[in-house]
Amino acid sequence: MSATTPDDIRNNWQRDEVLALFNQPFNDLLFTAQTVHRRHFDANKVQLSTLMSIKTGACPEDCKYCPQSARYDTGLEKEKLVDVERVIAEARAAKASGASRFCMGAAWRSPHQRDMPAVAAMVREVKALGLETCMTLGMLDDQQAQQLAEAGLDYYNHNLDTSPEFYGEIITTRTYQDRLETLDNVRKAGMKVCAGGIIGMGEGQRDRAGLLMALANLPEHPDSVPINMLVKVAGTPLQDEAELDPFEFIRTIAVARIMMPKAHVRLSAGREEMNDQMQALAFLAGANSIFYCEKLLTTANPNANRDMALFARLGIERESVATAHDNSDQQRALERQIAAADSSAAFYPA
Ligand code: SAM
Ligand code: DTB
Ligand code: SF4
Repeated sequence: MSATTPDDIRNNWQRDEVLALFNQPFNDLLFTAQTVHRRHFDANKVQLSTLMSIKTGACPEDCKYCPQSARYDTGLEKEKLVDVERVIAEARAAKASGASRFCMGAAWRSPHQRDMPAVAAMVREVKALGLETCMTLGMLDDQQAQQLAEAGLDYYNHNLDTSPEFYGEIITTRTYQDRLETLDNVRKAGMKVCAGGIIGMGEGQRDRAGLLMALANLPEHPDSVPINMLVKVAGTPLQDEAELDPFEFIRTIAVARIMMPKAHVRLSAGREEMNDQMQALAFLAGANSIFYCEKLLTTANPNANRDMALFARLGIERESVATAHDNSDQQRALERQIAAADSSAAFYPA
C-alpha cells in the first residue's frame, strides 16, 4: 500500500482506495496510521489550541448542526463583537495554562469590512503575547485574506464540513465551491490553512471518505485538520441524529492521518461526550491536537484538569509553540497543573 512509503504526500486519492483504508481490520488500520504518524511527529506530543467565541449567535446561515444559526431556537444569548481587551485577557490566561495557539471564532457568514480593524487588532495583540493565532470568521474574499495575513494571522479555519455529495443536506446558504474559494484565498495570502469537518451528521462512509478526499486532494494539504464529532444541540435540526459507531469515528481519524501525514489532525468538538479510552484511541490513530478550554464556541469541552490528568496517564506532553518568546511562566503553570492532575487522576471516571 503506497500510503506507508516515506514522504508519500499525495493529492490524487481515489474513492476506492480511501474506502479500502476505512475497511481494513481495525488493528491493521491503526497500525498503518501510527506508522505514518511516527514518521512525521513525536507520537507522545499533542498541540493545545484554546478557542474563544469573539462574536456569538444570530448567524444568517442555515448550517443544520449549528447552535448559532438564527434560524433555530437553541436558547443562545447573542453577543456583539467582543472588545479587544477581553480577547487579550483570555489569551493571556490561555498562554498561562499552556496553550500554544489561540483561536477566535465569529458567527458570521463573512466578516463586514467595518469589523476588520478590530479583528486585525485582536490578531496583533494575541500574537504579541507569543501565541500562534487562528481565526474562523466565515467566507473571506482575497482582500480580507490579505488584511488578516498583514495583521500577522498564522492560521485561518474554514471547514468543508462533509463530502461534496452530502453537503446540500446540511447547508443551503453557501456552496462547497464558496468554501474552496475561501481556502484558496487563505493559502494565496500566505496563511496556514486549517480545514476539516464534522462526523456523525447522518452521512455515510462514502461521505466521510469524500470529505477526506476533498481535503487531501487540495493543491496543498491543510496544515491543520479538525475532525469534529457532531455535538447534538437541542433546537438544531440534527438534535436527534443517530449515534455513530465510535470505532467509525476513530477510523476516520486514522484515515485522515494516513492521507495527510504532515498535518496536525485535531480531535475537535465532541470530546466532552467521549470517555478517556476513546480519546486515547484517537491519539493512537494519529490525532495530535485538541481544543484546550472549558468551552468551545457555545458548548462544553473537558476542563484543563481532566485533560492534564489524561495526558499524565498516557505520558503525553503538550507540543510547545515554536515561536514562543518566553515559555518559563507557561512551563511552570503547566508543571503545576500536571502535578495537580497526577494526584487527582484516580478520581476521574474511566
Ligand atoms: N461562522 C464561521 C463558519 O461557519 O465558517 C465560523 C464558525 S463555525 C461555528 C466553525 C465550525 O464549527 C463549523 O464549520 C463546524 O465545522 C463546527 N461546528 C459548529 N457547530 C458544531 C456542532 N454542533 N458540532 C460539531 N462541530 C460544529
Ligand atoms: C472547528 O473545526 N471546530 C471548532 C472550531 N473549528 C471553530 C468549533 C466547534 C464548535 C462546536 C459547537 C459550539 O461550541 O458551538
Ligand atoms: Fe453560522 Fe458558522 Fe454556525 Fe454556519 S457554522 S450557522 S456559518 S456560525
